[in-house]
Amino acid sequence: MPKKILLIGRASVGKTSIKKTIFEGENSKDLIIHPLEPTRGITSSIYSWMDLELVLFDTSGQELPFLLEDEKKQNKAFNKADVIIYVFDYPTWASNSQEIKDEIKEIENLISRNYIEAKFLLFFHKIDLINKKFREKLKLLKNQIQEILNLPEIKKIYFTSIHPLLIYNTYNAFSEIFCSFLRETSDLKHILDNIVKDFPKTMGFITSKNNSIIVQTEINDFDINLINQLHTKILEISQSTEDETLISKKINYIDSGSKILSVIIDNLNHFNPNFKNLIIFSENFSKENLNLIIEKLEIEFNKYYNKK
Ligand SMILES: Nc1nc2c(ncn2[C@@H]2O[C@H](COP(=O)(O)OP(=O)(O)OP(=O)(O)O)[C@@H](O)[C@H]2O)c(=O)[nH]1
Ligand SMILES: [Mg+2]
Repeated sequence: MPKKILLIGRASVGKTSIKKTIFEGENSKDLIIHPLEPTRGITSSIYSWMDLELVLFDTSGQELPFLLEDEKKQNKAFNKADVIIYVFDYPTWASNSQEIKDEIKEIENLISRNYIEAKFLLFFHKIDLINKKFREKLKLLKNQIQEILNLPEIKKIYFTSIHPLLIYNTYNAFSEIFCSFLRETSDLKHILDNIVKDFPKTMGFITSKNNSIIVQTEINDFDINLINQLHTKILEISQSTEDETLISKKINYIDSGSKILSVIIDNLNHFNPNFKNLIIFSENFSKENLNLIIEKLEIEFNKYYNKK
């Protein structure tokens, strides 16, 4: 059964642009320069993500009030949805947070009355438009949004953008969402989280053969402001060939702009051809620690794949 994903939100917040860049590989720069026509009605398209089949419903922002009122339309969009993503953008939030808050509440109520099976998530989109200094303090922004929204249950908020330097956030949001549906990636995330959590200020990533992040460990005590820079580094690492970049299983040091980080990479495609690299970043420079993580992970991955 394909997983049903629903994108809802006001007009022009960026729903169709997200769909086109992430699932259809359209050039995001072009989409920012040449905007799309507003969506009418509800359109559904089928995509695949790793081994997962998805049907993505993109809705019209202008028609959102009717969608929330008209039972037939509502059913078409919401019924049997596995994931409902409400997209709101930075400019609207900055000028109109109360309306957004009311809208989210209304949708939240609707879901908890009729579509309780669905996961309800929020995308705070167009983060490229946030002043860079403020963007580096996303944690503060997240707390502020959650405080204002004051939802009965804290909802997961992802910060997204189709800007080329920040699009990794959007890929990553979907990876995290779909990871829970894919047995294998969710098992690998579990293994990775379990091992990395014992090492302070360290994060692990697994990339796919298409160079997107498919697993990211919990952030814990890692400097959250570095995440965007890490995503850019990961893109560089996974797009380059081994001899021009980091040598597998050797500790390398990279300048993330504000900090020097140590990094170690390993190849994972012998386990599954859909995977590419395992990448571990650390704010510490302990060689032993990084080697130990790689050793421990190899043991666990071997165990996992031998059992399968
Ligand atoms: N700066 C910036 N602009 C974006 C981003 N994503 C989309 N946009 C712009 O936002 C505008 C609206 O994008 P759409 O994808 O058509 O928005 P939509 O939510 O599908 O709108 P409707 O179909 O009317 O509901 C376009 O001008 C896009 O170029 C982003 O990450 N950053
Ligand atoms: Mg649209």
